[in-house]
Amino acid sequence: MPSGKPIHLNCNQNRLLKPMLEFARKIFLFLFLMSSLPLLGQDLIWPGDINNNGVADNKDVLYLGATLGLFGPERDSIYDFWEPQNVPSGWAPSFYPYFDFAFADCNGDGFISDEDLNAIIQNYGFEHGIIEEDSFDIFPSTVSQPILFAGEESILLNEGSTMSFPVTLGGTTNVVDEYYGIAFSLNFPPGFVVSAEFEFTDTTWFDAEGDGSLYLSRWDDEGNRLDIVHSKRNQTPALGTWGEIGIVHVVIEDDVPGFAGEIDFMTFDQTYLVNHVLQRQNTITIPLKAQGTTSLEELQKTSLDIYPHPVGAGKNCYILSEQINGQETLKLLDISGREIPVEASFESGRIDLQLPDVPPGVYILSIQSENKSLIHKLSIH
Ligand SMILES: [Ca+2]
Ligand SMILES: [Ca+2]
Repeated sequence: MPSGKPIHLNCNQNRLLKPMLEFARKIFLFLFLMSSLPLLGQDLIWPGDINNNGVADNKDVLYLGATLGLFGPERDSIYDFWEPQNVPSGWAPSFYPYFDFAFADCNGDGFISDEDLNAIIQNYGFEHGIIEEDSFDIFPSTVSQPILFAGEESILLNEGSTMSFPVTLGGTTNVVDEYYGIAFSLNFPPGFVVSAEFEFTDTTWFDAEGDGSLYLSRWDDEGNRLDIVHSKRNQTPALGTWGEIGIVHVVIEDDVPGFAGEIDFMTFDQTYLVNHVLQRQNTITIPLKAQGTTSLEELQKTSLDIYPHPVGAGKNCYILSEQINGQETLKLLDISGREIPVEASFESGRIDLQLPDVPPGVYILSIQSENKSLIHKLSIH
């Protein structure tokens, strides 16, 4: 039957084809496994992720600063795009806890230099595998704990404006025992900030040799976060020191969602203060709080009355409100949020004020109790 022939032939073809396909499959599997061996058997260098924790970011700059100027074997390919590279053998010694100095040679040219910072910048935030915590060796116990501080503890937000805050590390009684570099992030609440940038202080205490430093700051719009890092470059720490690191410039949204009382406006996060061998020193951080952002017009609607108003500088005035029970505390703030000393006496429904002799202008009265906050504009002439 003519129609049976092709079926018979097909069966023969299958008998031949099956072992051939199986053989080809095994060859393919063998070749695939061979090509994957480096992935399975050893770490690979992702250019920019120097500490190999799964992400390229500001902490990696600390590792670069600690090894700048060192030489070692070149990689097979000199390349700094976000693709895994084999680790060349022969680099020594290694970072804590253990990974090769070859990771700091991000572009693989055999020299750890400023060019390797470009790999961190161009691959910033890129991830591979599972992200692990940045781990540093611990600095031997110290007497002082340096403070990271934004100059003021509390501010009033000026909507639609740029506000600037100097960031200092340490103080006369909180010196940094061994300073080599610092990485930290500034977190802002969602909806408050358009963007932020960091201006590092010129000719700083942390670059006394004047041979330049590694600097990087990076605004993450989605995360409302500013990453910052500075590192010295000469493998020599500054001893017993402190000072200003730089100024953070923050562009405030035109229309910030209203809130009463205080909110953590800027918090320090992921702070890594290290010496020249990447030992980490504990740091105290102080968040910058913001007072309620209710507009000055809305402040007038608060249910309290001031007599007389406006009031003369250095004069007396009193506040009447049914919401006052005499258990409150009162603050007088200038328009930039700075607290002005004022004498106040409280009784139920009334607060008497003896105003200081201050320049004429608009001031803010902030009256706080355990469960409520009254904020009101005070015009002084
Ligand atoms: Ca990293
Ligand atoms: Ca290099």
